[in-house]
Amino acid sequence: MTYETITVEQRPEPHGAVTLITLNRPQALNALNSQVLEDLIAAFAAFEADDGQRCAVLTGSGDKAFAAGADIKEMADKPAADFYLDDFFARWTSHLVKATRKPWIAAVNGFALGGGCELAMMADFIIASDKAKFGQPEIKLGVAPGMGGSQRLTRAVGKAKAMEMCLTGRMMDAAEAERSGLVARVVPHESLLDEALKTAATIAAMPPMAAIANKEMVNAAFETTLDQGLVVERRIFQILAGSEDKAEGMAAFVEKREGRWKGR
Ligand code: CO8
Repeated sequence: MTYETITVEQRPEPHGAVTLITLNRPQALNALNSQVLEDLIAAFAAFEADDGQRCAVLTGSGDKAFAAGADIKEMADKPAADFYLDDFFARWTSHLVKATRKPWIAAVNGFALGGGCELAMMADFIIASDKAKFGQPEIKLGVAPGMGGSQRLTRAVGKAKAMEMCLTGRMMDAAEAERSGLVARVVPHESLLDEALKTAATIAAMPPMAAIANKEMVNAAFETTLDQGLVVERRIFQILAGSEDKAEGMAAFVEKREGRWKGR
């Protein structure tokens, strides 16, 4: 499959079972237009459907930006009724978050602003270059986050910082983003992709059903009460306890060898 605005690469060994998706509009700092959305939906659906692919990495091309936001030029003249009637921005979450059960990582290589920050926060976690900058500057355009920024940023960094960032549009650098819990890890700019792919390969080598299950459990913490989340955790644990990979994982431990996963 060929794409207009992204590139997709399935990584060979030793990065086995990892799909690398790269936003590829460097001339517009990888701004997210409607074609990017269509391309990402197709790429994530292909990743999800391919049993040979177990973890994905999303990054931006060029040295400057992961994505500098939704494409302002494309949206500037769009009538409000179209935003409402199309439930504009809803498909980002429904396809990249809800329909993608396999884990994926955002490797943020520069500016992640507005929709770019929101896209990074849709990932299961973010690994950031030491040059990364995060922000929700929509207020400066007379609007506000529309792809989850007010909700996911607040859950990640808490009300004080999220409110300050949304109200002032100020950017957070990588060190502050790590301190605040927005990113899992900051790495030197030059080694970002290597580190992200290495981490993805580690995840891809895990028992695949357990990887999906771990992701589902952690995500439940954001959507339920503690009691309900604990029930979700126990039920998923109980399902895993009957899996072939659980029997294999425990046998491999006892026999001091690597597990050979069936994904069931
Ligand atoms: N959309 C479209 N094009 C963009 C965007 C964007 N979000 N960001 C950058 N570009 C383009 C620039 O227009 C420029 O193109 P050209 O060369 O043709 O003029 C090119 O990318 C390079 O950008 P700059 O020359 O500005 O690069 P600088 O290094 O000087 O600055 C910045 C980098 C600071 C990142 C700067 O580009 C910037 O501030 N960008 C906009 C950031 C922003 O506000 N993002 C939030 C967007 S809003 C959003 O995501 C949701 C709401 C959508 C609007 C809805 C309207 C109703």
